[in-house]
Amino acid sequence: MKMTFRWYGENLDPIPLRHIRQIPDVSGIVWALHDIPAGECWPLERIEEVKAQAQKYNFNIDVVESVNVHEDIKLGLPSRKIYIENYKTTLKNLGNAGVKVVCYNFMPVFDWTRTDLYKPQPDGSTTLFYEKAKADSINPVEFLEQMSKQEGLLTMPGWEPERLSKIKELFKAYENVKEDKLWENLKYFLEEIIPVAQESGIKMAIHPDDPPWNIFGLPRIITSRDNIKKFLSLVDNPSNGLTLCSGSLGACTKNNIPGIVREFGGRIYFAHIRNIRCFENGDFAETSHKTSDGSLDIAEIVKAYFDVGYKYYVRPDHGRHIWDEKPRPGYGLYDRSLGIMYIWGLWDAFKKYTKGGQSLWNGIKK
Ligand code: CS2
Ligand code: MN
Repeated sequence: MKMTFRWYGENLDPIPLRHIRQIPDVSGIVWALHDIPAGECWPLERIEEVKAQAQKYNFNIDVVESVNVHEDIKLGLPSRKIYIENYKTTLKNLGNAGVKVVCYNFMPVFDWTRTDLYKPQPDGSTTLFYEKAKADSINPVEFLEQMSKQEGLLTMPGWEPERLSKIKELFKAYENVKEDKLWENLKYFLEEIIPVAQESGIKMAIHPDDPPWNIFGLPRIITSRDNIKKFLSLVDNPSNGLTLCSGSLGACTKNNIPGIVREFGGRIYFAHIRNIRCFENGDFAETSHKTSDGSLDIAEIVKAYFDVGYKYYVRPDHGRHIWDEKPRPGYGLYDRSLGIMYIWGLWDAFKKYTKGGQSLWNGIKK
């Protein structure tokens, strides 16, 4: 597996590349041109600029997160044609610059959703939190108003102010687009872009919906093992693959993440590893990566990647805000670095104590 770290870019991320360089064994940054609105082309010169910045610190730019999909494509409007053409041009440019994996999502209107960005935890840290009753009862316009008051929201990916200012129109447009139609629009998009991705040497990796259930009456479809299976068969091509995000899918406790890794390992090109604590009322809080801190068995998840011989990219996904750091919500240096060391610790142990597919754990004296 190849370890990566998400970095928002020179003027957008308070964390400098020279600090990321000091985290053990990180080979690439996960990046995007965050200032370019969804639907527009990414010029080659801008891509090369990031590549040069990364190379200065010996990082590759193999993984992009995300090239966002224009809402008209998700809605299946006639104007999608132009946005799909632009998407193809972006993929060709990325392929020319050597990019290998492109992460994206197909969630209507909202990207990842939380009700609290800085929920205090018993250990004194703060973390991203989802309160189900609040999300279920509030209307989306009100929700946005409340969220905008929380520092940092509008710098989050997928919550671009220009897009969200049209929220009422967007909701109206989705009145006619429910699950079936969204699947159809996704298939149309994939049939167009997957051949271009393949020719450009790129694996497309869809990110699951976060949280993996419908919110505000909007449909969400990348939510479970069965839907992932259906997704992969829409266009059965190796360039049509997955970002497997343990924390997103894991918010639904019925999802068995190690099982999903074992079943679809060959089509996972990007692994987001993080832990969450799920409460019985449907709330969840993001925790440290350690298995005992959350509801997900991170050790078992890493073991599943190890067992399938996972060779692609991994990142620690989010972290708590610790040690007085004031990072972008979920994207501090400290807790994500701890996460990386936990993942590497597990991986190295599996490597050292497994031979020829046989676990040697039993032979180790306690
Ligand atoms: C990410 C998502 O920050 C995050 O939580 O996991 O915003 C992710 O980048 C997109 O959904 C992928 O397109
Ligand atoms: Mn993720």
